[in-house]
Amino acid sequence: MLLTSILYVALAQSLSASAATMQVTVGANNQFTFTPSTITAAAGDTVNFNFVSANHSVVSSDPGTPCQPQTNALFSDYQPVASPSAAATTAKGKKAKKAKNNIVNARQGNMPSFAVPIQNTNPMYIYCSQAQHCQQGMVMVINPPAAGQGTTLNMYASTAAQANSNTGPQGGVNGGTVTNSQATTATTAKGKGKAKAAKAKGKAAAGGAAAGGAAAGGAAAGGAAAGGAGGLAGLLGGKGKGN
Ligand SMILES: *[C@@H]1O[C@H](CO)[C@@H](O)[C@H](O)[C@H]1NC(C)=O
Ligand SMILES: [Cu+2]
Repeated sequence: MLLTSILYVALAQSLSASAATMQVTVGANNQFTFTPSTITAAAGDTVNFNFVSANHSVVSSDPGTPCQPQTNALFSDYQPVASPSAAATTAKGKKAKKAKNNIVNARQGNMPSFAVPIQNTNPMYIYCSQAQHCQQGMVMVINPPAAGQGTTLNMYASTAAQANSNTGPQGGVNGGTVTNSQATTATTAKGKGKAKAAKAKGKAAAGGAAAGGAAAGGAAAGGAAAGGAGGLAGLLGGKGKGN
């Protein structure tokens, strides 16, 4: 019993001591690259893909078909990184505040990241599914085989360069966890926009003095709304009480 728990603790410690987290930079220096382009990882390790520019993705393919997702492919979804110029020219009001927060977050290092738990030491062939990035060399291999033992990074990259098309998976994130996504922030801004519209409609429907409370109801519901669905609830609330 005692021996069992000692062994258990020893095993747990050796596991946690050996598990490593590797960092891969996605789009360093505004280039279409993964840095480094090969990585050796053990089962239990985590590979963090850190997005630092543009709007890239991480997708896994079979070795012989780069630029096409494999079945149940790893997918980070597209991770846009806020650029000060774009945010400054397009954003207004609350959106501008959000955009500025994004820039601050980016400067503080809170960039989008995709953490992928490594299950085994089989080679994983990775590409970016944005535009022609895959063909342009935005590929990497986790646990590449030795020369003569399988598809190396160079072989994968030269097949990729010949690919007719570059396709991402359908559906969202798969096989890992995204943090600090800046794409989600844009969705929230849209939702708040809808909530604002709902508030205005609630007021319009209200009309007379007796309906003043109705407008307040719509506004309260709209204000509480965090997303698009909440905005709709605000719209319904405003209309219902106004009638
Ligand atoms: C990022 O790229 C995807 C795929 O091309 C696109 O749907 C999305 O709108 C882009 N996001 C931004 C913020 O440019
Ligand atoms: Cu890319």
